[in-house]
Amino acid sequence: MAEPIDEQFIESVGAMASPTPWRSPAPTEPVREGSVLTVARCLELFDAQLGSRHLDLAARVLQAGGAGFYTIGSSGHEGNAAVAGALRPTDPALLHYRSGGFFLERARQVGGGDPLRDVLLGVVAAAADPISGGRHKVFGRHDLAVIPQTSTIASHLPRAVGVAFAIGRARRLGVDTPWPADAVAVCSFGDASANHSTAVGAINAAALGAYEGLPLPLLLVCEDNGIGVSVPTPGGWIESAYSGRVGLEYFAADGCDLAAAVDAATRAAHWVREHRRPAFLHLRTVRLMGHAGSDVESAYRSPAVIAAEQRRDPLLGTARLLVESGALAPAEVLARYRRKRDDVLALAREVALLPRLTTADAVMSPLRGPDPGSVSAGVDKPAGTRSRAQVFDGALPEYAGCLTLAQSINRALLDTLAAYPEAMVFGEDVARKGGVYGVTRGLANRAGTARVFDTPLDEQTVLGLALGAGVSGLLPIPEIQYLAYLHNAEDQIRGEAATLGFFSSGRYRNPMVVRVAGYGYQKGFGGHFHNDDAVAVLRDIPGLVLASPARPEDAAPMLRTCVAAAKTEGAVCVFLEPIALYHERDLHEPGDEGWLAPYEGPGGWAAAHVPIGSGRIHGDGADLTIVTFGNGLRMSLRVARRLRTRGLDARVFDLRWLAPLPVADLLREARVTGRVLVVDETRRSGGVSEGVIAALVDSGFEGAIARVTSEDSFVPLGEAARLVLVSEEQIEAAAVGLVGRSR
Ligand SMILES: Cc1ncc(C[n+]2csc(CCOP(=O)(O)OP(=O)(O)O)c2C)c(N)n1
Ligand SMILES: [Mg+2]
Repeated sequence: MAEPIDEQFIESVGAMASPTPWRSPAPTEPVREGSVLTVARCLELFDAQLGSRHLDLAARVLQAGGAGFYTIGSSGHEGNAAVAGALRPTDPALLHYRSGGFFLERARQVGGGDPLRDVLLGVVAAAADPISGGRHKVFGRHDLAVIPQTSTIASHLPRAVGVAFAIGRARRLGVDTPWPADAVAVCSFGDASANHSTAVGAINAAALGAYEGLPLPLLLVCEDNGIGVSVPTPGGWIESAYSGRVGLEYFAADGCDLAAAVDAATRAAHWVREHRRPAFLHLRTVRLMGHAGSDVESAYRSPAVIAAEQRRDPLLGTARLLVESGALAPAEVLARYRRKRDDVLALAREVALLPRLTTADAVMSPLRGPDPGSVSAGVDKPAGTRSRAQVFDGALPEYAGCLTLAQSINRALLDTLAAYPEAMVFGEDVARKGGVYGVTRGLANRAGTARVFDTPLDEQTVLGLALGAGVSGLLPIPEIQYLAYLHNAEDQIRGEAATLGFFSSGRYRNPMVVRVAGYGYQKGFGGHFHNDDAVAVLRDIPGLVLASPARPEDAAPMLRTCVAAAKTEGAVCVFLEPIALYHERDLHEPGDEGWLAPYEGPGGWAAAHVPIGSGRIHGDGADLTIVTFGNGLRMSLRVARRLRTRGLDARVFDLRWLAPLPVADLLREARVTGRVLVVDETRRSGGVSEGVIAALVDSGFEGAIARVTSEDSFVPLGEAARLVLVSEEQIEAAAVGLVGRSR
C-alpha cells in the first residue's frame, strides 16, 4: 500500500517551481541567506535524509512480505542528519531509535561500507548484520563510534553521561581511550523519554557535574515530535523544563528545517567542544507513519493533526531549500528520491534472502562468559615492586599478618589500583569517608582523588559512570552502598551492561566490577534495607558473573579474578560482599581468629587464582555435604563442628560463585556423601537454593536433598531479624534430620 507521505512528497515536489530568473548557486554558497549550510553540504545531508526515508518504506515492504521484523522508523526525524553533520565521526554517539539520518550521514563522513544495507540487515535479522549479528535491529557500528542502544527508552542516558565523564577523566589520568581528547559525546532521545526518571536523573547528573566544574562534553539532543506513542507531551514542556537550567546550555531549532537544524546543531556542538560542558539541543520534529508499522495512528490523532504533521515533512523542507536556492530543479529532486528508492529496494530484496541465526548457540555466543584461560593469565599482573611499595606506603599487606574480610578487599582494591592505571573506584561515600564500613578507607589518599572518588547519591549515575567508563577503555569498580539500593538502578546492569555485548556481537564491551555490600545478619543493625538478601534479580541476568566471597583468603583472589575477567574479556561482574563478615575475626570461639587470613603477595597470585564457577570444599566429612555461601559458610562451619560431637561428619562446600554456579564441583562434592543440605541465607522463593537443587537434579544426582533458607520476608529491625533469617539451630536440626531419614 502506498504511504501518504510518499505520495505527498512526489506531488508536492512536482508542484514546486524553480526561482525565476533561475541561477545555479556555487556549491560553497549558503543554501539560504544567513545559514552556515552550504549547497554542497545540503545535498549530502539530503542524501542521508532520502536514504533514511526509503529505509523506513522498505522496512514496511519487508514486513508485509514476512521478511522484516522491525518498523519503528525515523520518518519526520530525518533532520537529525544535521546533528551528525555538526559533529565528528569520532565523537561517541548513543542514539534514539529514530536516527536513520544521523547514522547515514556519519557513515558518509567515514566512507566505505554500505550503511543502507547494514540497516536492512538489522531489519531482516540477518546473521550478517555487522553490529548485532542478527540479534536486534539497532543503530550501531564500531567504526562509526555509534554504541548500540537497547529499546528501553532513556536507559542510555546514564551511560552517555559516563562516556562524557570518561573523555575528560581518561585525559587527566593519561589513559588511552577510543575517543579523541577533544571528543564530544552525543546522546539523543524523544520528548516523552525526557520525562523518564532515568533521563531526568542522568541530565541532572550531567548538570551537577558541570556545576561542580567537571569536564563533561555531552550534547543531549531531544527530538521532540510532541508525542510518545499516543500520549502528547504538553506544548512548551521540554523548553520550560530544560532551558535556562544551571549547568546546561540550551539550543533549539525546527528539526524539519535542515538549514535551521544545521545552524543550531553546529552552534551547540561547537559550544560543547569549546566549553567541555553539557548542552541540550531541542529539535522540534514530527512523527510520520505512526509510532511503528503496527500503530494505527488514526485511533488517537485526528485526520487534521496527521495532515498538519505531514505538511511539515522534513524531506519536503529540504527539497524546498534545494529548489528555492536553484541547487536542484524539482525533477532532479524527484529523480534522486526515486533512485534512492530503487537502490534501497534492491538491497532489501537481496538481504531478505540471507541466512538468519539458526541455533541457540549462535544466538548466545556473546554470552558465553569469560574464557578461563585468558582470565587465569590475567590474574597474575601485579604492579611493579616500586609502585606497590609506594601505593602501600611501605606496609605491604602480605607482611601484615592476618586480615579481616574488609581489610583483604581493601588491599586487593589497592593492588588493583596499583596494577591498572585505568582502574577507578567510586560510589557514594567511598572516598573521603572510606565507605560506610571502611572497606575503601585510605584508597583515595593512596591512589588519588581522580581515581577514587565520591559520586552523587544516585545509584543509576554510579552505574552509568561505570558503563561509560568501561566502554571508554577505563576499568570501573563502582560500589553500591547496600544491595537494597541496587534495585532502583538495576536496569543499568541488566538492560545496559549485560546486553551490550549481545547486541554488538561483542564488538563493544563494558567491563566492570560492581562491588555491592549485602546480605543479612548485621548484629542489631539496620532492618531490611541494610540486610537485604535479594539476589534473584542478579542471578537471572544472562552472562553476568556473580561473585560471593565469604572468607578473606577467597575475597582477594576472587576480586583479582573479576578484575582480570573484566579487563581481558569485558565481563560484567558483581562482587557481593557479606557486610556481617566484613569485620568478623572469629569462627568458633571468641578470640580464635578463625575468620582472619593472611594476604597473598604477588608471587602467589597465580597459585591462589579462583576460577569463575569454582567452589571450595572445607573438610572431608563423609556423612553429608552442606552446600552454602556467604554468611551461611561461617554458620555451617560452626554447625559442622557441633555435628562431629554428635557423631556426624559433614563437609562444607562454599559455592563462592552464584552465577555461574560451580555445578561440576557441586556435583562431585554431593556424590561423595550422597546427601546434600543446602544452607541458603536468601529467600525460600527465588533464592539460591532453588538453583542449587535444580542443578543437582538436572545433573542426575540421586542422593538425599534438603534445604534450610531464610523466610520469604523482609528483614525486620532488631532481634526480630532472627525470626526470619536461617539460624545455626535450623541448620543443625536439618543436618541431623537429613542423615537420619536417608540412612
Ligand atoms: C522504559 C520504557 N517504557 C516503555 C517503553 C515503550 N515505548 C517505546 S517508545 C515509547 C514512546 C517514546 O516516546 P518519545 O520518547 O517521545 O519518542 P518517539 O517515539 O516519539 O520518538 C514507549 C512508551 C519503552 N521502550 N521503554
Ligand atoms: Mg516523541
